Amino acid sequence: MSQARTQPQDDPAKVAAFEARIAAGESIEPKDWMPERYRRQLIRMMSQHAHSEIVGMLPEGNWITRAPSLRRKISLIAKVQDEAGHGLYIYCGTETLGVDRAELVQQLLDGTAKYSSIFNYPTLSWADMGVIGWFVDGAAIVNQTVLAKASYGPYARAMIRICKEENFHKRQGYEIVAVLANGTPAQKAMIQDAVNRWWWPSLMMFGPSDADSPNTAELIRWKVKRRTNDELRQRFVNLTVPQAAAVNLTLPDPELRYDADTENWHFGPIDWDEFNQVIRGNGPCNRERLEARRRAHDEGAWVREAASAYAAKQRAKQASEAA
Ligand code: FAQ
Repeated sequence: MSQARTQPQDDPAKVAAFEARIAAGESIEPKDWMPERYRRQLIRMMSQHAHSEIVGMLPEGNWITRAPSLRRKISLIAKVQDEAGHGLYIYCGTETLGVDRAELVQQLLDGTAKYSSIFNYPTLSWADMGVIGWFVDGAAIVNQTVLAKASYGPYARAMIRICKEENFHKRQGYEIVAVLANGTPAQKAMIQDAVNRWWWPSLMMFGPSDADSPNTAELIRWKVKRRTNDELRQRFVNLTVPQAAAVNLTLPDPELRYDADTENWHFGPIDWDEFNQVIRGNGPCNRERLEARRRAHDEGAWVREAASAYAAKQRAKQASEAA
């Protein structure tokens, strides 16, 4: 495993003390000294995560007006609102590292910051709402349960809270899946089609294979990541295969088979060309997603101005009362 890249300005004695704290399993808090590289890695990962939650509202938001019943509409609205909350919560966590949220949001709008590849795929039918809850929230839980033990305190604590809600989302999604899978032939075909379209992109959510993941070694060494991309992807497959069988749905992989020696479900090759295209901005919906975020940002300008004016007024009032 490669050595973590500290910055030249980092004092070696401080780096050694920091690494001893990490090795001892201590939590690093905002006011603690940390290597500049650790801080930058966390800003990168946490801000991408926050952007993913915010952009992740768009594919499901597309179906709020077309939910098949009032009950489904209410629960979908609640789920999308939860995702907004997660995004804001993680932006707050990122700000504890000394970066301004406006700067991070600008990076998203400029197209210079990444967000999860999965949200660049279209939601073509109601069944996609079930499969997103089942696969996408399911994948997020596998990834984030481990991040709840990350060495940076604010991120770890955010993950504990967020995972509780993601669990609820997953159950809600799987329930939609189960209803459709036990429905009419047309409903069953619709849910199988959604499974076929979302399976491989869901596996890509875990990131490149370990051999091609430039950040993993350093993040594992600093106990930000506690498992590699491939380990988490395998865990997700192992958990999901029996869930698909339970509702009589097939996963679109002819190579899927249980390997008794490793106790893992072996799966076929992932199309990394597709993944690389999507993360470079050339996925099916990248352009649409960024346009939607830019439009929402512009339309929200008056809210930000009003909130700033109100905050300035409050500060002036408090200052005059204190004088
Ligand atoms: N999409 O060296 P690695 C959710 C980038 S939240 C796009 O392996 P790392 C909730 C990576 O950033 C989903 N880019 O990177 C929800 C890096 O680029 P950079 C988001 C990807 O950081 C549910 C480059 O490739 N979750 O779903 C992806 O060690 C339902 C090399 O990769 C998180 O963000 C990808 N899939 O591992 C919302 C969790 N994978 O920055 C709505 C926190 C990799 O060097 C509805 N993040 N890249 O230019 C993580 O766990 C990690 O950052 C990974 C990537 C695993 C995503």
